Amino acid sequence: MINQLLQLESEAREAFTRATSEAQLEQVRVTFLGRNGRLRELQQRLKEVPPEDRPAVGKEFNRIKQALEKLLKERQEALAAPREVVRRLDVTMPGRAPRIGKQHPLSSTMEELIEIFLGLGFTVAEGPEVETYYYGFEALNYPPDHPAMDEQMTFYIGDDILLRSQTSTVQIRVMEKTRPPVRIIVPGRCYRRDTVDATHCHTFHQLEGLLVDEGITFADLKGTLQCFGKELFGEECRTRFRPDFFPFTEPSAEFAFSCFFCQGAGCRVCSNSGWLEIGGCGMVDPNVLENVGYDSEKYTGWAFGFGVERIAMLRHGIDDIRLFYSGDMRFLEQF
Ligand code: 2NL
Repeated sequence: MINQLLQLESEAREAFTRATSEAQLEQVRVTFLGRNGRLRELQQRLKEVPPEDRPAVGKEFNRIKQALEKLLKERQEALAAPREVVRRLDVTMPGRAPRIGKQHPLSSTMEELIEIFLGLGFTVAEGPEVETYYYGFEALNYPPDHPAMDEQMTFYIGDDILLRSQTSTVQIRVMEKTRPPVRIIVPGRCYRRDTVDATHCHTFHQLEGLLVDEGITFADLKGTLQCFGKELFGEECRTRFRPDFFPFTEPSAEFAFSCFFCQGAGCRVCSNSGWLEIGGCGMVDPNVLENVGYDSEKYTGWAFGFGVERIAMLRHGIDDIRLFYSGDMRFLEQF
């Protein structure tokens, strides 16, 4: 009998506590404490208890009945209480820090690069990412059978419309509209139909520079890129030029900076070569100048270009280009 009483008590307590409305609570009350409820049922069976046990069982019965009535009352009050919305302002509490976004490492690198060239007297030019075949290739002196123009390497929107694979398209547009001197940089997004891996992405960023005026020589180009290297990697930075080929420059060169990590001694950053290959450059091909209506006998100029992702990867020790476009907060929050 005692066991049945205790079992009933625990069931009733749980049911009272679980009830979430006054109506539910009333149902539970009827089930356990009602006139024909389960407690009443046990009370009627107290007669069956042997007389010598009756005082103890009776005492337990009374205790449980009182406890359940008390709990019922508490629950009735709790559920009846109007839900008041209390707004308290504790001015001594520390404020809740707002979530502040961060600049993407590619954007901060881009800004830093632009800042350097602004300091050298260049102005920033921008233009469309969707281009015509003419601006993308023809004006840049690409021969008609050049592999870069192939559908395998360039995204075509239509027969004559494509996604730019370098920002030189913008330089052509600027030169068409203005007379020398021209001194611009063109930062921006470019597209190539490359197979994506740790160092290649179909979407990437370039920064190109262009200077055209009377009497401009390769020496000006060397001095300018030298200065850029020192601003970017420090005063000890040396610059190396090696012959290369581009359809739009003649002569052409690739340029490299001495490794900022080992100062040229050789380390894992520069694959033990001491040099970091950065980009390409050269004297603007006379054909390109003539294409935009410049007299190539009177004017000369140079141009350079490099990938922004590569600079950001070197600066931050990032080993996979895909991280820039992953949107992974664990990566982005580190900068
Ligand atoms: C590279 C090489 C280069 C240029 C870009 C250029 C633009 C005009 C005329 C002539 Cl309008 N040249 N740009 C010149 C040499 C190299 O980029 O490796 N880029 C990632």
